[in-house]
Amino acid sequence: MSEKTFAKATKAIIDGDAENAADWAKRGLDEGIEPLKLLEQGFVPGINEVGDLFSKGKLFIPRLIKSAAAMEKATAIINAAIPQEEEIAQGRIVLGTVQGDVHDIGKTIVVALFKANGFEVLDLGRDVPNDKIIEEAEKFGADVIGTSTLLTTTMVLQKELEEELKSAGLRDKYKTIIGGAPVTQRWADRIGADAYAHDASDGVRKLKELLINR
Ligand code: B12
Repeated sequence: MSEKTFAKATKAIIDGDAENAADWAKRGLDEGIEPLKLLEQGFVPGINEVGDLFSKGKLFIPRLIKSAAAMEKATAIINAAIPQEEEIAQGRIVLGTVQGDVHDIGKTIVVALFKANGFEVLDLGRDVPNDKIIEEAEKFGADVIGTSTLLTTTMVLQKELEEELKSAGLRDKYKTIIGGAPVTQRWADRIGADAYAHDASDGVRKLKELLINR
């Protein structure tokens, strides 16, 4: 049953059909599929396939945009259905996609899962300059700063954030966590970020560890 739903969800994203994607998101939830599983096994393989076709020159920007819109629609429906933890806040995190990068589908999933796990989250959106991230972290009283990037050209902004925190004398005040498709543990080690997560669930695990070791 769910295999068919996953296949339909994947196809809706590849086709760039937002209406169908929304429909299969709702149907999947109605079938009782766990929200994150529905995203990861149904919709994410679709957008990954689109990315592959795009990099091979078999699919072009207008289709990429349509598929992204379909993905955004399905993600919004599914994120809203993630069960919320009763527990009171375990910590505060400020999160954003770095400047020059407008990819935010994955970051939005991470935000939804962090909130669902009882963290207080300030989502700064996408294309956010580092000075704004730091300013908002200060105002929000954040414990952790999280950044996302999907472009290899903007990964350097994560490194610059570490440097900017240091030069402002704020590096010890915050833990940092980084993510995004091209980001790795190796990159985190190299730039001195406190944690790296490969997906949203891993992000929750790493965030809990960071807060325990504060
Ligand atoms: C959708 C998409 C778009 C959409 C984005 C819409 C949106 N609102 O996000 C649009 C159409 C706007 C777009 C534009 C572009 N894109 Co694009 N895009 C993609 C695509 C196909 C999917 C990204 C995605 O949503 N993945 C699904 C989510 C769920 O996965 P994720 O983002 O990796 O997030 C997960 C984890 O990484 C992690 N995570 C992510 N962030 C964080 C943060 C923290 C703190 C933590 C803990 C975890 C975490 O958790 C998430 C959930 O599990 C990728 C290909 C790919 N497979 O990555 C290309 C891709 C990223 N794009 C690419 C390119 C080139 C572009 C453009 C430059 C194209 C152009 N010529 O205009 C522009 C860039 C515009 C800009 N300045 O940012 C390239 C990048 C190549 C590179 N080496 O840098 C890719 C890899 C495609 C390719 N194969 O060539 N794109």
